[in-house]
Amino acid sequence: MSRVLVVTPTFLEAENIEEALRRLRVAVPEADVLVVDDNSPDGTADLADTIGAELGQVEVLRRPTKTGLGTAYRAGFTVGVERGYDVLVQMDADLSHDPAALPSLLRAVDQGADLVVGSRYVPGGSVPHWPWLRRALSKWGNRYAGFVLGTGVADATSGYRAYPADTLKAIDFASTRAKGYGFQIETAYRVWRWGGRIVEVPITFTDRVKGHSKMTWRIAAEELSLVTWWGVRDRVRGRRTRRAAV
Ligand SMILES: Nc1nc2c(ncn2[C@@H]2O[C@H](COP(=O)(O)OP(=O)(O)OP(=O)(O)O)[C@@H](O)[C@H]2O)c(=O)[nH]1
Ligand SMILES: [Mg+2]
Repeated sequence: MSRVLVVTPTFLEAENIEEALRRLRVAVPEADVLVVDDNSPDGTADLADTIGAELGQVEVLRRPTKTGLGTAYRAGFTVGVERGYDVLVQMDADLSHDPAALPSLLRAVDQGADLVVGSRYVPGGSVPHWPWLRRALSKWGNRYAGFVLGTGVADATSGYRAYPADTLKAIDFASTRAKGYGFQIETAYRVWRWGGRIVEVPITFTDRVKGHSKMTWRIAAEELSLVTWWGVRDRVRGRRTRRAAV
């Protein structure tokens, strides 16, 4: 039986964290949870602790300041790998990622995937209710990343994922550098170059109902500039190639 750790980054998610943790426990009772909170002023971390004490298997990693999604995942994965978990999951706390879908991601890991992406842009996946601008940015951002990097992943920016710990070690996740959402693309690109098997499982991404988005133009710009930089760098070095599949 694999030991699973779900890493959930939070900033200002007091309105969502309780339901997220409860639904997660119902969906995957055996999984442990690590909430990585960046000192949310609305008390998200304390709430997570209170509900966690009731549910069990929930821990809160408290960081002093908001330093971005990428750094929160690096911190969470470091803890998970050190503690010897077999599988590490990323899941947003705002209920956009339905905890009930997690078993389908974990099944794909059991079947041998090196990275499982909960995908909006494969048949069966969807993003209902998104305004057209957000939808267009996400879709074309993904197409751009796919074109520049050549990974063939339809939803490389999705933050709903499952990794075998061995994959994270193989790609040296701790040396990734994206602070924000670019982290998703950076890790997917590394897995692809390493020769890992990336499997996309369809998900329905529900737009957040409570709280506010932390997505900003600056974060999107970081993502685009990093993708362009990796693509250009690796083309120049002739390294935009994949190792032979394992
Ligand atoms: N620890 C930490 N968590 C963050 C940070 N930025 C965002 N998050 C969390 O990461 C998850 C995704 O962030 P969101 O703001 O929902 O970003 P999004 O999903 O692109 O945007 P919307 O769903 O449209 O609001 C949520 O659980 C956030 O609370 C951060 O700097 N630090
Ligand atoms: Mg969200």
